[in-house]
Amino acid sequence: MLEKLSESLKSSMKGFIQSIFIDEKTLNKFVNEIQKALIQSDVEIELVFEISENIKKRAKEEIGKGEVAKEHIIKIIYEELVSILGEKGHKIKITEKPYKILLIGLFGNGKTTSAAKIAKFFQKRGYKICLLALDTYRPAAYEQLTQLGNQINIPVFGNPDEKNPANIVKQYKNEIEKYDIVIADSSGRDALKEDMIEEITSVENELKPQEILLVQGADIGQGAKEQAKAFKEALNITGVVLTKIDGTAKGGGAITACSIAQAPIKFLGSGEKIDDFEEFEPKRFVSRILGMGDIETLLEKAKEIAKGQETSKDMEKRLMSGKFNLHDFKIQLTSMKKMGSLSKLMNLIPGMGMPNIPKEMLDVQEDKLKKFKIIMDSMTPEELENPDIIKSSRIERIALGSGTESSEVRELLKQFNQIRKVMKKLKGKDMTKIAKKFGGGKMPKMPF
Ligand SMILES: Nc1nc2c(ncn2[C@@H]2O[C@H](COP(=O)(O)OP(=O)(O)O)[C@@H](O)[C@H]2O)c(=O)[nH]1
Ligand SMILES: [Mg+2]
Repeated sequence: MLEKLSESLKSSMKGFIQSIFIDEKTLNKFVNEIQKALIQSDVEIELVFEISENIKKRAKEEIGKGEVAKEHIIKIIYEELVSILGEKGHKIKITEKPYKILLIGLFGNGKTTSAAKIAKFFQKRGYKICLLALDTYRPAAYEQLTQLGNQINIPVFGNPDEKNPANIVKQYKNEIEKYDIVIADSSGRDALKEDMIEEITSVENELKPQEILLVQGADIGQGAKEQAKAFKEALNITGVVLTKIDGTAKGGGAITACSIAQAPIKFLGSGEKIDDFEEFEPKRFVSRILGMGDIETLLEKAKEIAKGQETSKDMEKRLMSGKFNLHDFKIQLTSMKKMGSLSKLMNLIPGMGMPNIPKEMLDVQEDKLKKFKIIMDSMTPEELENPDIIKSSRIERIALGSGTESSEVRELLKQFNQIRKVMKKLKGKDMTKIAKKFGGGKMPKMPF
């Protein structure tokens, strides 16, 4: 759906979420990318600036709030996009009978198709519907609507010999009174012309519809602003049917049209078939464009990584104070495991700098770490707290309990003791100097 816009917004959000620190620079870069995505999708420039200014203003206050800032800023973007599309959505309510809906718009935007789609939408909800064929401009229009009506068992009233659509309304005035909802198709033109406006105004006067819906293909480009303005000036548009959102349409023009016409989107058309249709819900629409499901997963991941960074900070403190037991070791391993593959993690966290370790080795390490964790699960709290008490009989018991070999338990203890030895040596030394030795500017992480 609106693939291009969606893809570029998603990719800039992904980049943003994966950035480690949120400062003014990252934020500006992110907002610029959003701007670019919107402009490239033909959202009108002024509207883009309005949106991005709002985002910037609100997002700036989030800087310095740490990891939660990302979540807040994504939410701000979501809210700003929802807000230009009409906060709550404006569903059609059938308040009186017959409730008359007139569809207008230029050629090929999907008026006739949408007439049938809307008819089926309300038919499913138990209303008695009829269609009114008022496109007297195109010879085959009456035939097209009749065929669609037949498909869904909805009567179509029209007159292929009549040239004046207002007369057709007159002709069926009494007939349509018998229905709950009347949906009127109308004729379009290649471009907005005076004669079409006159024609549609005379239909409006005769029909007195409760709703006038502008049917607009999502593929409309930069011309959207002028067109929407002209329609708005001539007619009291109550809403927009946004069609063709299934294609490769950029979609931005349609967003602009809604904003200019000050008319909310009421329905979405997503294909040529009658069932490719849904009522518009701004929140769901924006969630889909932004891929909020994926975004949430990404945010979760980012949060876990941040948590991992916190844990390792605590751990550093413990290490430096010379206290380090198997319990700490286990916490460390657990937090790593939660964050997914070790090698993936290495790529994400700066300062984890072990760039030259081949992937195969990391994988081996990862398997080993998994086993270590299983072994430690079979240890008593006392053993974790004070590993020195683990001698051969305990080793046998732990191996049996964890389904591992005693040699593996011994290897774990050996590795742990090595780490502890290094840590003891490091105790009280200038950590930044040591870090430099390791080749990075940061504290060395766990040396396995
Ligand atoms: N892909 C796609 N095609 C649509 C949609 N709505 C209408 N169409 C197609 O667009 C063309 C023009 O539709 P039509 O209803 O005749 O437009 P009208 O001239 O405004 O009455 C037809 O080929 C329709 O099948 C939509 O939501 N998605
Ligand atoms: Mg038509």
